[in-house]
Amino acid sequence: MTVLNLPRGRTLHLDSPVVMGILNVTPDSFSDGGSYCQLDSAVNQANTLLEQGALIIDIGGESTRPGAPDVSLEDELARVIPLVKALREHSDCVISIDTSKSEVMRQAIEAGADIINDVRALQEPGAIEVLAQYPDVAVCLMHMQGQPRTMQMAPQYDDLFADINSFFAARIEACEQAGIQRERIILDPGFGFGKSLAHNYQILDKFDDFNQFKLPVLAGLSRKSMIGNLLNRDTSERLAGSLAGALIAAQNGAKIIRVHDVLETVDALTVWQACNKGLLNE
Ligand code: 7PM
Repeated sequence: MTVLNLPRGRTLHLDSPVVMGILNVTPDSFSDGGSYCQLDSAVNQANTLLEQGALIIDIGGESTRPGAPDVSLEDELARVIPLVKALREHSDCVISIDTSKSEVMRQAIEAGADIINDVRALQEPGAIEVLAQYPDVAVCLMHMQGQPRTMQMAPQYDDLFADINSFFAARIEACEQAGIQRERIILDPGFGFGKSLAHNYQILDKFDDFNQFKLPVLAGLSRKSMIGNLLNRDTSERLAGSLAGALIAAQNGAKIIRVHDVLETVDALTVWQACNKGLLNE
């Protein structure tokens, strides 16, 4: 029975996989700090994802994309914080913030965020201390080899799974030392973050290996190059591949599936689960 406790007494049940919907806030749409109209359309987009069955909305800038330029603190705050406030005013949904900056974490949590989703696993200055101050906020610790700008240049591992799992063990230990209990932690092997195509499919095939920590594990492969490069498809043509990947991740023990296409993923998972439930209950 896996339950994540969240701020304001809410809980997220993770016995079966749930969908996290991606809500990107692009530089152009929020460069002025977010006009009412831009905020309104972002809140509408979040509401659509929720209606389609997402249980978590993941709000993020674009700073983590491979090769992307770093985003300034001011820009990231201006993009993210007004949206968290606006969404929280309208909804009691689970809000996740995709950031590595401690000040964005702090302000987002104060504005009503429930989960900090950090591709740098709380290794930036001050991040672990911020999370330690908020006892009910969950945190997703993602594995990345190298830095976003260069991580896809011939990534190499002696032992892919030993490397990722020892990273998880070290970050869980660092969190516990700082006063963040392990019950608050979500793990994520980080598809596409310093991984070759072969590495990504090894991770998908053996995803269950990360369940040794008895913590929820997140899978984020929606529309990624592991789909596009395998199939030779542009980002707009990666839905079928992404759905196949989502189902394999679910079958192999992923508990949170981070996707762009919420409705389709929920349908695919519902079919998988009908089958799965039958096996467990007959
Ligand atoms: C290019 C590559 C564009 C990657 C966008 C991305 C993850 C994440 C991202 C993930 C967690 C995207 C990614 N990916 N957070 N943030 N896990 N926890 O698909 O796999 O949006 S950025």
